[in-house]
Amino acid sequence: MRVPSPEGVSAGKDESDIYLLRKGAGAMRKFTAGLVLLLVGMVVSPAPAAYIETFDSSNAGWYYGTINNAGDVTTGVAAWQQTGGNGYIVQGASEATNRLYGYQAKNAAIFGELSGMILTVDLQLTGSIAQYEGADPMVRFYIGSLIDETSNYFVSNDLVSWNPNRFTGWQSHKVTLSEENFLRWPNADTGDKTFAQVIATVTDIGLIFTHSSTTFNNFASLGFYGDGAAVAIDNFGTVVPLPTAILLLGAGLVRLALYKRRQ
Ligand SMILES: [Ca+2]
Repeated sequence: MRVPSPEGVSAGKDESDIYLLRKGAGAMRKFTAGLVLLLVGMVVSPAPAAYIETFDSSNAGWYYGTINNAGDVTTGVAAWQQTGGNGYIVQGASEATNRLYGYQAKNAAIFGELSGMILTVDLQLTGSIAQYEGADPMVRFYIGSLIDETSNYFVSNDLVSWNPNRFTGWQSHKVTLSEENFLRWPNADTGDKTFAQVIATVTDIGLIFTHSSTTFNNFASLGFYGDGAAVAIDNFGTVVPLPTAILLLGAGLVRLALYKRRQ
């Protein structure tokens, strides 16, 4: 068997050449059909839907919260700003007695199925902030399930959370939504749902500002403040982990292989 050369195609057409050309054309049609099937398979596969809140035209209804030493939490609509056409939300954190406590999404459901996803946010601290008790301040992702007045909250642990004073300008932060990266919220927790149960029924999601401890045993451990300080966030949402993306592509390739085998 020989591979037809360009000359062979135009001139020396013996039977074997014609067979190879026909076979080649048939293989190309199968390949094209397979490719279409692969693309359809990738679209039809139940891919986890990622969603990023860009705040590009508004605050998207997000809230901020403040907290005092009595544990009173006050929420308000987050202030929206834009710089060079890029929108984000931002709040001042100047008051030591009424500290900035975090940001809360208006609609947790918009982030879709969360299991196995990566949470991401861009955060910019203006100035520097302190934590009321003098411990390291920590920005944490939180997820919560508040159903029938029973609350179950988890927050990202110290290993994957971060001290915003250690970063300058806009910085991207990511945490995989897996149990080893989270700890049960020690204060507000009244239920006994597991992490998996909470992640399947999230009604509340956002960022919470605390100190660096696994136990928030008093209200003074909660919230940030600093003279003239402000915390801005942008691009909060979910990212599909790379292995999942590869698995989805793999599922499409398996379909392609099965399709080819049936030919
Ligand atoms: Ca933005």
